[in-house]
Amino acid sequence: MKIQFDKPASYWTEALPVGNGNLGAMIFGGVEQERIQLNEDTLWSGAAKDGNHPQAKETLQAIRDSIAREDYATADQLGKQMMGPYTQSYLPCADLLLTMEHGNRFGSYSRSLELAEGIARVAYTVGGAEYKREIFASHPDQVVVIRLECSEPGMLSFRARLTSVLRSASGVSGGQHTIAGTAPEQVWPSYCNVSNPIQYGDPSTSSALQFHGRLAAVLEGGVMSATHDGIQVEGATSAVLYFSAATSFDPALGAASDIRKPGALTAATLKPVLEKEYTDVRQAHIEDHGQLYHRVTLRLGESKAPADMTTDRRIAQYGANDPGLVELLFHYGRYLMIASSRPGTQPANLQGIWNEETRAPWSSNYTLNINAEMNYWAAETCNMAELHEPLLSFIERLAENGRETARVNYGARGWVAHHNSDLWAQTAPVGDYGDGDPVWALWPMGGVWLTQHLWEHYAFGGDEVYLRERAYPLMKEAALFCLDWLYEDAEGHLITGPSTSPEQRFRIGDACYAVSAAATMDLSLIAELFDNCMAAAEKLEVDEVFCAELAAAKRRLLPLQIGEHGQLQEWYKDFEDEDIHHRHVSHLVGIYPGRLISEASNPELFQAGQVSLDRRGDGGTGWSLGWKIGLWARFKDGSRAERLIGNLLTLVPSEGALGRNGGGVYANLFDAHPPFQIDGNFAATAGIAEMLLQSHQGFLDLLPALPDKWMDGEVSGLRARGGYEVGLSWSGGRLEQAWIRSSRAQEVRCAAGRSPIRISGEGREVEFERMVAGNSLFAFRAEAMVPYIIEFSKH
Ligand code: FUC
Repeated sequence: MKIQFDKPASYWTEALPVGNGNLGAMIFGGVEQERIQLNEDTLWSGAAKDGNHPQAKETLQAIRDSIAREDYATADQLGKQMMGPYTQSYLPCADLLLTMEHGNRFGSYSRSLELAEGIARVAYTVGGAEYKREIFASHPDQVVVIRLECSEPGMLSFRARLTSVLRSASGVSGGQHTIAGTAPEQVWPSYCNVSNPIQYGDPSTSSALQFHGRLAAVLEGGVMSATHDGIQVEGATSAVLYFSAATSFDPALGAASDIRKPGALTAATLKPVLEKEYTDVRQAHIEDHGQLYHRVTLRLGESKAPADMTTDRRIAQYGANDPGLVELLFHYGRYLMIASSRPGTQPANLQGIWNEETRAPWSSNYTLNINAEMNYWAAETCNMAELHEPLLSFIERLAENGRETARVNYGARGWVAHHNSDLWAQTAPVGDYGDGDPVWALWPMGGVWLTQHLWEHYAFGGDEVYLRERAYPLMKEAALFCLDWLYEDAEGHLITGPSTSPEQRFRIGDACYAVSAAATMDLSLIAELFDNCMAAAEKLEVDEVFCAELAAAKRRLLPLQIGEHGQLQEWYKDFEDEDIHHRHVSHLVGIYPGRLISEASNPELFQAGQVSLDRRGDGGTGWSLGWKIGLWARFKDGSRAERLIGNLLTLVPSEGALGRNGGGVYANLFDAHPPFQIDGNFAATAGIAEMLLQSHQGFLDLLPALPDKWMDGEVSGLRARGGYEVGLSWSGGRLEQAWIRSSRAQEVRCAAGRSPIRISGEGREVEFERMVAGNSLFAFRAEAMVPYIIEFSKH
C-alpha cells in the first residue's frame, strides 16, 4: 500500500501528504532543493463576526408569496436580500525549504508514501553516496519530523529555512529557526473577482490570528548554526528536523485567545521532543498511526501492475482494472482521515488539511451542502469513529452560532446553518449581502444534514450517554428549527421555502431558476431528522409530546413525488433540470447516505431514485463520482458502482483547470474535482465499504453489491450500526465466511446471498434461525465481544 514515484514532484498534486490531524505536510522530494509545504489546521483568515442579517426575516414572507405565485424570477431576486458575508479562507502556513549542498546530478531516485506506517521517503544517490529522507507527522509528539541521512559519514550539508506566502518574518530563538506572522483579516473567495482580495490589518491591533512555526535540528556528526536565514548544517551524517506550528486560535474556545502565544506554544511542543531519541519518536508515531490504520484490511484480488510501477502510470494504465489500485484508493481514504482528523483538531475541510494557496478554490472551507458531510461518510463504517469527533464538535459550535442565525434571520427557534462555513463556524448564508447566487446561498439545511452524523455516531457506537448529553439536544434543536421553518401550502401540506436543490436550477421554457418550494432534499433531510429524533427520544425515554408533534408534522410533509420519466422528482413540481447530468444528486440523499428510502420501506420511491441516478449518468466531478459509488451500492448494483470507481480512477493532469465534469484523481491519488478536493477520496472509501456491507435497514447485509470483477476477496474490520465489527471472505463471487463481533449481547440479524450452514463462537456451535423459510435472512444470539464465524453453503 504505497504511493510511489521515480522523480520529484513538479506539481503540488504530485507531492506526498502526511499529517497528524493538526499539521499537514506535502513532500515534493526535490534533490538539490526540497520543498515541504506545511499547514496548520487552525490557520484561517478573519475573525469571529456576526453575519446574521435581519433583512432576511423581512424578506421571508415576500419570497414565499412569490413562490406561491410561481413567480420564480422574483423569488431568485429577493433571495439576494437574505445573504450575509462570505466565509473566510483556510491558509497555507509555511514552506520548509532544504537546500542540499550536493548539486543536482543524481541517480537511483525514488519517492514514496507508505500508508501503513504513515511515512514518506525520498532516496537518491550522488556519486557513490546514498541520501535518504524520511518524513512523517507525529500525532503523539505534535510535530512534523524530517530525517536526512547520508551513507558517507560527514557528507550531509544543507540549509533548512522557513518561508511563507503570508506576511511574516523569520527569526531565531534558542538555536531554533522560526517564522511568525499575522493572518489576513479578510481573504475573498477565489470565485470573487475583486482587486484587493487579501487584506491585512495592522499586526499590533489586528483581530486576525497570529501564527508561528519553529524548526529545530538534531545532528549526528557535523556542526550547525541557526539564524533568521535558517539552520545551516555542515558535515553531518544524519540530521533530524522537528517542526512545530501553532496559532492564537484556541480550539477549546472556538475563537482567538490573547493568552495563547503561538511562539511559546511551538517552543513548549518542541522541548520534550528534543529530549527524546529519534527512534522513539518514530516508533511512537508508527504505533499510533498503526492502531488506527490496521483496523481494516481489504483484498480484492491480485494486483496487475508491476510492483515498481509509479502510481501515476498505474492509474493511467490500469485504473480500476487493477484490484490492487482499488485497494490502494480504499486505504488512502482511511489514511487521509487518520492524517487530517483527530480528536481535538478541526474537521477536514475541502482539502483536508493540505493547502498551498492563499486563495484556495472555494476558500478550502466547509461546504455543507455535500462536501463536509461526505468527508465523514467513511468514519463510522471504516472503523474510525473517534476521528468523526472533530466534525461532531464542530456541529456543537455551529449550533451555538446557528441559534442566533435562526432567530435573527428567520425568527425561528432551534439552530440553522447554510451551505458554507469556516473556522469561525459561520452559520449565516454567504453571498456578500447580494453578490452571491441563491442557487447555493439559499440553503438552510446545513444543520439538518449534519445532525445525521450525530445520530449515526450513536447508531454505530451505541453510547447512550453521548446520545443523551451531546447528540439528542442538538438534533432536537435542529428539529425545532424545521418545525418553525415549515409552512403550509394551499393544500395544507407542510413545505419549505425559499428552497433550492443545491446548485442545480430548474427550467421553465427558456429560463432557469433556483428558488422554489419543498425541494426533495429538504423534505428528505427533515423527515430523516424527525425519524432520528423520535428514535433517540424513545431510546432515552424523553419528550413524548414533542415526538407526537414531530410525527404529526412528518405526516403532513408534502409527499415525495415521481416525475414523468419515472424519476424521483428533484423539486416540488416536475420541473426539467437545467442540466440533466448535474454533479449534485441532492434528491437522492434519502437513499444514500440517508436511510429514509429503502427497497423495503418505499419500493416505488426507491425505484424512482434509481431512475434519477441512471439519468444523471456516470460522469461528474470527483466527489460526484464518489457519491454515485455509494448510491449504486445501495441500489445493489455492484458492477455499476465499480464502473464509477473506474471513472474516479482516471488520471487528471496536474496542470488542469477547474472542471465540472472531468473528475478523477491526480498523480498522488488525491481526488480531482478538478481542482483537488478531498471529499471524493473519502466518498470512494465509504462507497467501497458500502458495496461490501450495509446496515441501514436494521440488519447486516453481507456483500450486498459485489461487482462481477471482484470474484475473490476478503475484508475485515468494517463496522455496522448496532455496534458490530464485521469481516467477510468470498470466492467465485459468492460469500464464503463472515466474522462478526458485537460490542454488546444482542440478537444479530443478517442477510446474505446464500444461507448459513454453521455459526460458531469460541469453538462452540450456536443456533440460528432462518427468518424467512429458504431465504438468506437469519438471526442468532451473540454474546458481547465474542467473535462468531458464519460459514455459508457452497450452493
Ligand atoms: C459545491 C459544489 C462544487 C464544489 C464546491 C466546493 O459548491 O457544487 O462542485 O465542490 O461545493
